[in-house]
Formats: sequence, C-alpha cells, structure tokens
Amino acid sequence: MKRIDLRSDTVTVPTPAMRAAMANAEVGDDVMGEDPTINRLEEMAAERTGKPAALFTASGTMGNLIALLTHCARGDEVIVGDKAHMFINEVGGMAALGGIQPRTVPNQPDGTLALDALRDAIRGDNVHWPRTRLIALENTHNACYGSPLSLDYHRAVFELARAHDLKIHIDGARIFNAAVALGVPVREFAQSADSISFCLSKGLSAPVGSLVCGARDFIAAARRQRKMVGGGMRQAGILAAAGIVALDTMVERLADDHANARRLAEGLAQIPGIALEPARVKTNIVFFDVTTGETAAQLAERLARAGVLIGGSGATRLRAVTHDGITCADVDAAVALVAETLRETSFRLMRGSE
Ligand code: TLP
Repeated sequence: MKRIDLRSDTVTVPTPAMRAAMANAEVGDDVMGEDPTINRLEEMAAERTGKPAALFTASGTMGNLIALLTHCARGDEVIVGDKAHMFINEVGGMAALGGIQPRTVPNQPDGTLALDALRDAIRGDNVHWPRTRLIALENTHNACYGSPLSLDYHRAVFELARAHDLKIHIDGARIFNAAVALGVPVREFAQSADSISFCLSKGLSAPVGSLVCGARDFIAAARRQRKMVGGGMRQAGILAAAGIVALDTMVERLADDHANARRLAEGLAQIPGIALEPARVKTNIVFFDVTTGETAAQLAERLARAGVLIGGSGATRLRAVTHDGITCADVDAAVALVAETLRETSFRLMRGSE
C-alpha cells in the first residue's frame, strides 16, 4: 500500500536531475567563498529576488534567524504576527540567541497584519521602551491556510515601515507558491522588503537549504552571523547543486500542487464530520477540523493506519499539504480513505449509544 504523505511539503525528495547534479557538482570551501556551485546558486537567488546579494543557509529557520540577527541589536523589538512561523515554530531563537523581543500583532485570517494594528505597535521615542526595528511578514502564510499576501499589501506595509524608519523582513519560505498563485514575480514582493528568505526544501523539493537575500552590505554582515551560529559549511556545493535544479525546474509545477490542494479541500468538505472552507485554499495548504468529537491526534492516528499521513495542528484541527510526491489520484485516494475512516467513527458512535 502506498503511503500518501500529506504532512508537509518538506517531505519531498530530490528529483533524479537533482541527484545527478549533486553527484557532479563542482565544489570548494564555501567559508573561503570558493564553492562555485554555491556562488552560482546565490547569484541565481539574488537575480530571482532582484536583490544585489544572497546567502545560502542550512534551513529556513536559520535564514530567518540570521536575517533578524543582522537587522537588530539586543533589546530591539520586532513586530511579528501572532501566528507567524518565526514566532511560533522557531524555538524562540530571536529572543534566545539575539536578545530580540517579539511584539505580536494578530494575524488576520488572510495572513496579513492590519495596518492600523501595525501602526499602533510601532513604539515612539521613550527611554522606557525598546526600539522598534523591524516588521516581519510571512508569505505565503503557513498557519493562515497558506494564504498568499498581495503585492498591494506588501507595498502598503513598506510605505508604513519607511515612514517610521523601520526595516522589513519577509519569511518567504513559500514565496514561490505566492508568486505562482498570484501571477506576480518574486522580485516584486522582494522590492517591498529589505530582506527576504526562501526555502528550497519545501515545494521546490531540494533536500536542504534556504537563501537570504538583500543588499550587499546586509549580506556581508549576514555572512558573519551565519558563521557565528555554526552555519558556515564547506563543500556544500553538493547541496546547492540540487537547489539550482529546484529553481530551474520546480517553480512552475507548484501550480499543480495548488490545483491538487483545492481538489483535496473540495473532496474533504463533502465528508460528514469535517468542517472546511475550500474557498480559503489558495496554495498548497489545507486546514480542516474534525467535528465528530474525536481529537485531531486520534483521527490522524487512525488515518495513518489507513495509509494517509496528515498532521494534527490543534485540538480538532489538521493540516494537509500537497507537493511533488502527491498526484491527483493520490488526492482522490486520500479523500476516499478519510471518508471511510470517518464512516467508521460514526458507526462506532452509533454502536456506543446503543
Ligand atoms: N515549516 C514546517 C514546520 O516547521 C511547521 C512545515 O512543515 O510547514 N517559515 C515557514 C513559513 C515555514 O513553514 C517553515 C517550515 C520555516 C520557515 C522553517 O523552515 P525549516 O524547516 O527549513 O527550518
């Protein structure tokens, strides 16, 4: 039985072309700036984001941390969404390692931070207060149904930030999903930010790596921070080689993941015992709730036994993510297996009440 793994797009594996490129990659010592494959990937990333320079990092978490350490000093404050990956899922790295204080603003259902709330969160000049340094956005917004944030929104935040002399960092782990979903080139989003990070190891299917992109002096400073957090790698061109193939061949196909996610959402929404709004699904992430009285963890466990892996994401909430390893037929099979598993639930409940 094939396992249908919808836990995350991070479960993607390198394509045959990536493996071939990795095997044949030209490498050197990247801490000395001498890995030609990494240098090429960094140039490509800079070109795609329209930024002067880029830095290869081991992960998205490391890329975001390095960006924040580079923008902020200890005691500075970062305005960030209360559902942001950087706030929830990065082990408090900004506070623990950077002495940076996160100031949360509620994420709206579409992943944005209301402009008024942002404005209110910016500190004035007062000897008692930390200095607001940075606004951190996330596009697509993972916890908000993978919503892509619009270009207009980024521009509005950029204007606000500039009026208050603040920097902007975009956690663009899935910015290529946003670009494909909205038909907007990545560099347009990046133009409204001082730095942007993106991941190669999610929908783009490379095995490892993220890029942080920004101005030349910013990236030079970020390179020192990367060394400090132990992220200076040596012959890592074997990893960058896969990243180059990812950028060359895996971006356009994200549209298939989005179509599959929508199909999955529409199928799941028909199943009694599931609550879901398919119209909210704009990229490759589907959230839904189980309404039968069982917990998300219990349902996830039973689904796993049936051959569908879906992550629990709250008491009754689950998250399914489509990616290169999921075909349209897998989506239909997953919907059928979820329906069957939930039929068993209602059968058990009926028997229990007899
Ligand atoms: N997200 C992972 C988990 O950590 C939740 C996932 O399965 O979605 N920014 C965003 C928006 C992310 O979704 C993630 C990973 C990261 C950053 C961190 O990337 P990595 O895992 O490479 O450190």
